[in-house]
Amino acid sequence: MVAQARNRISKMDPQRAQLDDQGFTALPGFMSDEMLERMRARVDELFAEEGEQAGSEFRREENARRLANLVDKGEIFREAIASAPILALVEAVLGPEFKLSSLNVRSADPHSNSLQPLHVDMGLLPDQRGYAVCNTVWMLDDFTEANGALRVVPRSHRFGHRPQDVLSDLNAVHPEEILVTGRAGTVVVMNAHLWHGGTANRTDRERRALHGFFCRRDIVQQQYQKKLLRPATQDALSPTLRRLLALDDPLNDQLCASGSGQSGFLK
Ligand SMILES: O=C(O)CCC(=O)C(=O)O
Repeated sequence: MVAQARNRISKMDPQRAQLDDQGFTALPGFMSDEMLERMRARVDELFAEEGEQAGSEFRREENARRLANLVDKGEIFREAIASAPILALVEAVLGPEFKLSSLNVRSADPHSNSLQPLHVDMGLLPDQRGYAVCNTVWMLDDFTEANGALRVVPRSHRFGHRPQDVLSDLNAVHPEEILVTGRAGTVVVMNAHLWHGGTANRTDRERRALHGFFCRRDIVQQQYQKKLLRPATQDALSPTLRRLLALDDPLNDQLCASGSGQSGFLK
């Protein structure tokens, strides 16, 4: 009994407790300088290489550039999704049976109305099995009050309804919303049933973030990894990553069969 209680308490570290209670937690300095630099360099390279096609695997959004299908596009991204402390927090939300849903970069354009409506990811509410979606936001630039930081409504993952079901203006400032600011290298883990969205970037620099989005194994992937990843990439993956990406998972094939394998923001 004592051992069990001790185990429960050690599992409820401050980050897990905040994630559970508020619906999100931030890990400042999670990325090493080296990791941050490698990720930024690869992101810049991909934007340059892909030009107008950047993010075309995903649904387009005004006032923000995207990169999509990033598991296929660099070792640094595969390292990020395999990060054990982050996966432990994702597991705290979703339970042990989860998979990657999509891996994208979103870059809010300078001097733009990159404000997103308050939303929950994939429009999903928790169901009888519990929470279904969890997002991780890797800050590649500082998130400030001026440059389009993420806004969240703390505790809204427990409201039991979606913003579009109860709010008349999804773009308006919510009375309980807060901005999640932080230094580049911070990773935010967010229960993706939390009401959230990007805000307007009023600065002259872009604001970049990697989004590693996870879902329970019985939920359709936002991007069907097995269809998008090149065979050579798939063949080189470790068994652990193959499982995380649901590459050998008949249920995932079935869930994704009806879709195009391409979806995006709010889908
Ligand atoms: O980039 C952000 O700050 C938030 C993005 C987001 O919530 C989304 O694209 O669904």
